[in-house]
Amino acid sequence: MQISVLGIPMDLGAGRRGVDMGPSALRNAHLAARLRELGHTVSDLGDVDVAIPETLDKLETGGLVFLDSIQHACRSAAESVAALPEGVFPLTLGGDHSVSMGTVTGNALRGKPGGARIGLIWVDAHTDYNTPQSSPSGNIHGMPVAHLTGLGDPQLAGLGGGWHMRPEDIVMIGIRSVDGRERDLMREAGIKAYTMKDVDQLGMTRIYEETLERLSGTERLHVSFDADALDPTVCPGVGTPVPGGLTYREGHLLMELLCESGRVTSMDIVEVNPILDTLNQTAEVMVGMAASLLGQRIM
Ligand code: 4U7
Ligand code: MN
Ligand code: MN
Ligand code: MN
Repeated sequence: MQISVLGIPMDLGAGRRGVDMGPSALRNAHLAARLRELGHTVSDLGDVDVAIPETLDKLETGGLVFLDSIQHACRSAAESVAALPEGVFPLTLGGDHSVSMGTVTGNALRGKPGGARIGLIWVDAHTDYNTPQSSPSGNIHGMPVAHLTGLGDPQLAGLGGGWHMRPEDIVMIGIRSVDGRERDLMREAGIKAYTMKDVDQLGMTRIYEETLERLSGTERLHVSFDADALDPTVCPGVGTPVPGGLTYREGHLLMELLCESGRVTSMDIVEVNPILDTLNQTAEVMVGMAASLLGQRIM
């Protein structure tokens, strides 16, 4: 397969600095070499231009922190991804999770100007379904899924023109932190979330099977993998760690099964924070997750 790597070195949506260095950390963890070993052709497209926070006024239009600059970077990411030829697998590197407003939009619009029906597998400790009104922090990285479904700020919800995600085409896995009003919004939208209780109770294989069944009507599948879905002992380099996360093997098993499905057409790796990490462990683990999704086998 042909894989195009694109970095979005942005931490404007997060409450803590450092995830802007995620793309460098992932490249340093031998991302391209690992994927080439699997027989893929890998081209690195470099990074999307992202503003430096120190050069900006914190409060941009609409009262949301860094709103204009986040919208701009997401639009660039969406355009770069949408311009890729069909058959190329975009592997997009965050950056905080607000980058996924751009990457998912770009992947939906690729080769299909009105937007494809895309299924979204959101692997995360958090549901990221806050709106500017419901958010306890004001941080946009807690809001990308809401905006992808058309809620929230019109600048961010409008990235795909008239295109939006259908809530029934979203499945979340690894969830263990949901805010009060965010929970209500999730229920109203009818988004499926497998919590850590579900992971414990059902096991990852059953969750995978139900997920594929649920998303069987979609045309393509995108995996958005937030490093904080994995337990903080596995991925310590994240800004919003929550105890009780996915094990190393649960993460790999999900990626291995998704690979076998042959249905995944794009992936994000986000929220890797090298400042908070232990010797680049988090980037190395996440490169392993991408490798499993893209064909790495134990035997
Ligand atoms: B991440 C939070 F309040 N829900 O909205 C918020 F707990 O992309 C956290 O999943 C969001 O890392 C975490 O700020 C965003 C908070
Ligand atoms: Mn997230
Ligand atoms: Mn998260
Ligand atoms: Mn985070």
